[in-house]
Amino acid sequence: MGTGNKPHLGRCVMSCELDFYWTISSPSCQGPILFLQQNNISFNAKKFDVRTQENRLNEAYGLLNPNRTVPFLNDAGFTVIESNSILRYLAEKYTSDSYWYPREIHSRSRIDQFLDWMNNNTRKSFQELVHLFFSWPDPMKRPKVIEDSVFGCEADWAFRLVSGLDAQYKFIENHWLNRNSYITGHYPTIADLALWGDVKFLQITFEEFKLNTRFPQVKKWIDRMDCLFGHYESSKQFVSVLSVMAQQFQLFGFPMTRSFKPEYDSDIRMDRQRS
Ligand SMILES: N[C@@H](CCC(=O)N[C@@H](CS)C(=O)NCC(=O)O)C(=O)O
Repeated sequence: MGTGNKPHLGRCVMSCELDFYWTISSPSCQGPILFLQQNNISFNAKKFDVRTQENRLNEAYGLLNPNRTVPFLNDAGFTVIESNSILRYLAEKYTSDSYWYPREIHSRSRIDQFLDWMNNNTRKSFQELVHLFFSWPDPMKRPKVIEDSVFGCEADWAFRLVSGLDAQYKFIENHWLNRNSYITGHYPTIADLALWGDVKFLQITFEEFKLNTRFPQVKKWIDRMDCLFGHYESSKQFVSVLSVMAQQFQLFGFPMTRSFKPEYDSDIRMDRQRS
């Protein structure tokens, strides 16, 4: 396994020129932050609160990163956007030819296939779902918007997204994790780190993706990943922020943890027809 287990979140032993911009609640930030910590790479942690749009409002950040999202890496003036590209860059620079991102062409191709597949599938569905449900700075103050989103025209969209994620989880279950303990084999790679945040986010916030019975291989995989990476302060904070968010939504009667099952969907349709 990795070179060390001690978390050193943003601690720079020597002068360090690696700036990592991130936010605690972001699943996309989890892969790079886990990689940095697991490999004892010194970096300056630059935290943004995306829920208050700090990343959008900070002019200096906009000049550095015109894309304005997190995660973002600035390596002594060389900048990298996109979490999967950040992972590839860090793995190549700091752990060259290790099991994280081996040079051997077939192993690397499997990892690349997964990273590209997840960007176009789970990450895409997941981000749309998050934008639909989580993009309000203070969800407690927005009952009308939430009400409209779930029972109004966006319910079909939400249902399609959840159904899509369901099919994508089946693919992970039956293809990627079919014979492997980790996404591409018997060791964790940057592919596993990339996926951890998204699966954890859904496990905490959506009943469908609690994984206990419906996706047993994904459940075993997330338990393995939690054992390896759950002890980092960043992982604990991530889980605790999400748990609070999920509770807020539950308190609120918002069906974050209720099933978007076909019968539920048809109830919505029937209600709509009646009204
Ligand atoms: N595909 C990008 C996604 C980046 C992204 O959308 N980040 C979100 C946080 S998960 C963000 O910065 N949201 C705030 C905003 O767009 O203002 C990646 O994997 O890095």
